Parts: sequence; C-alpha cells; structure tokens
Amino acid sequence: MVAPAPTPLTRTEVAELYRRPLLDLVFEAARMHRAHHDAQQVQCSTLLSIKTGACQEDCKYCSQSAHNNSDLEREKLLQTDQVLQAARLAKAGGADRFCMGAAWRAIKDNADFDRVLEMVHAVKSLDLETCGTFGMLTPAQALRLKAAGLDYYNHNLDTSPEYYAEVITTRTYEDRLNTLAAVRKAGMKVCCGGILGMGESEEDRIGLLHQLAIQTPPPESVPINALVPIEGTPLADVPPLAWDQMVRAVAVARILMPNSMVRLAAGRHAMSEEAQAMCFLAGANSIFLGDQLLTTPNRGKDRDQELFHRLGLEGIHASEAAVVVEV
Ligand code: SAM
Ligand code: DTB
Ligand code: SF4
Repeated sequence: MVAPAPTPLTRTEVAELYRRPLLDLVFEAARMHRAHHDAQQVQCSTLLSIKTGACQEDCKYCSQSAHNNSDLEREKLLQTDQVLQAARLAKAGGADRFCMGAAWRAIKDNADFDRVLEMVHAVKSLDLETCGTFGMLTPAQALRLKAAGLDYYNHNLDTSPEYYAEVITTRTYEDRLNTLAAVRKAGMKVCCGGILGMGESEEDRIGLLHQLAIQTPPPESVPINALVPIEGTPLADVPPLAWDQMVRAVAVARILMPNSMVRLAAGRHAMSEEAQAMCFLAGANSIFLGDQLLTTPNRGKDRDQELFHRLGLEGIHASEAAVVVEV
C-alpha cells in the first residue's frame, strides 16, 4: 500500500507553535535538539567581505547598498592572496567554515567571477568548509561554484513574502527562490534564513519561518540574524527586538527543521549572555566567530570562548595552524 502523502505544514500551525508559552516552546525545542544533534557542539563560521559597498540593491537594512547613506568605505574585489591569508587566520582562530560575502546584486560572468572561483578553490585547499554569498546566480554559475569547491551558498529570504517589498524593492521573493533552486540543483548545501527586528510584525516572523520550513528539503543551515542597526539606512532607528522573539524564532526553526544547523547569526553582540544561552538551549548550534561580521563588529573570539566555557559548549577549535600563520 502506498503511504499517504504527508499533509503540508500550514502557517497557522507555525503560528500556534511560535505563540506557545515560552518555556514550553523552549523545552520542546531542546528535546528535539538533543534527539538530532550533540547539544554541546556549536559550529563556528568566520565571515569576510571580499567586495564591499556600492551594491545596486536597495535593501533597507544594509550598510552596503548604494541607495543608503552609511559612511562605509567601498572596496573593490580583494586579491586571492588577501582572502587566503584571512582564511588561514580564521582557521587558526578556531573556525571550521569560511564565508565570503560580496556586495553584488548578482554574479556577472567576468574576470571578477573567475577570481572568486580561484578564491573558493584556494580556501577549500586549506581544509576549511567554504561558503559564499554573492547575490543572485544562474544555474550555470552555481555549477561553476560547486566545481570550484563551494560547499554552501548563503542566500536569505530575510522576512515574510508580505513584508519583503517594505524592505527591498529591487528584487522579489521569487528571484530569491530561483537562486536557491539553482544552488540546490548544482548540489551545494543551502544556507538560508532571515533578519528579525526590521519593524516587521510577529506574523511576518512566523511567515518567514514557514517559508523556510516548507522548502524541500529545508536549508541545511538557517541563519537567524537580529538587525544590526546601521546609521544612514532607513532602518537605523527601528526599536530593538524583544529578546524572547529571537528565542522563539530559534526554537521554532529547531522544531520545524530538526536536522538543520540553526545559526544565532548577526546581532549577538547586542544580546545578553543569558538570552544567548536560552537560544543555545532552544537549539541554536552555529555562530559567527571573530571580531568582524561583514561590515560590522562581532563579539570576538575571547568573549565567545568565555561564554562557551560557562555554558559547557564546544566547537571553537584551537588549531595547529596558529603556529604557521604569519601575520
Ligand atoms: N549581496 C548578497 C545578498 O544579499 O545575498 C550577499 C551579502 S548580504 C550582506 C548577506 C545577508 O546579510 C543579507 O541577506 C542579510 O540577510 C544579512 N544582513 C545584511 N545587513 C544586515 C544587518 N544590518 N543586520 C543583520 N543582517 C544583515
Ligand atoms: C547571514 O545570514 N548573516 C551574515 C551572512 N549571512 C553573510 C551577514 C551578517 C551581516 C551583518 C551586517 C554587516 O556586518 O554588514
Ligand atoms: Fe547588496 Fe546584499 Fe546588502 Fe542587499 S544585503 S544591499 S544585496 S550587499
């Protein structure tokens, strides 16, 4: 007998989960986490902006959009050697994955793309996992990235389909989904999440989580970012998010995507250690490690090492590479 098709997850079900009493929700998520993962282990990625600023997209949260007035210094595409040096430092600093970000609307088939392929290949040869986020890409470009050694492609849905146009007008949700399909088809792992605290409603946060969870298969990596407010952007003065909203989002992501890595991503430096602890309990098992995200500061390794020690977490690797890196 053919098994009946599973009923699709509805947004109402996600809403019910999201609005459960906080401690019940966290308890359930922690149980799910422990059933699918080693709850002591936290995966650590380090970010590098390989091309900074002057981006054509109008993302209202971003320091790098040419439509915004942040006082960010623009920088052309780095040289492969510079990226390789940063990757060595990231490895020595305890990261297991190196993520390269470019402020592009989309990849173009030109010499810059050839250089990015070279960078990916070089970073991969250091025995690090590789991740890239370079904007929209075609199926053919996705295949070239995969062939160069890119393990993960990060491309976020950012928010609910309804709120999307309030935040970005120069591309659509559909555009994002098309790139994600190309990434998947090329055989790379998908890193896809969003940003909370952009003035969206709770219903929008639920909508985002629903969209992530109904992807087949769901993303292997789910970054939950809290908005890092940037002066000169339209979202600079949005009131900060209540701490329980991050915990709820992490917990719901964990329950709906039990096998995925859920990353407590940007915004950790503005969160209390207690709130972060609750996120780890609720199933977050990945972070960005180091002093810098793409264009904004991160908590830094020393503080994170202390936090991991306090919570009994592991995953910041003391690498032998520290000895061979010349700074
Ligand atoms: N340009 C590419 C793109 O948009 O896909 C890659 C780089 S972009 C900076 C990567 C992601 O960083 C965005 O999708 C967004 O989710 C996140 N991000 C950017 N600025 C942020 C901010 N101020 N606070 C939190 N997350 C942010
Ligand atoms: C993701 O979801 N968060 C990272 C990564 N993917 C590329 C980026 C966070 C950027 C935070 C703001 C900045 O440093 O510019
Ligand atoms: Fe450009 Fe990405 Fe920033 Fe949007 S989020 S402005 S696409 S760099």
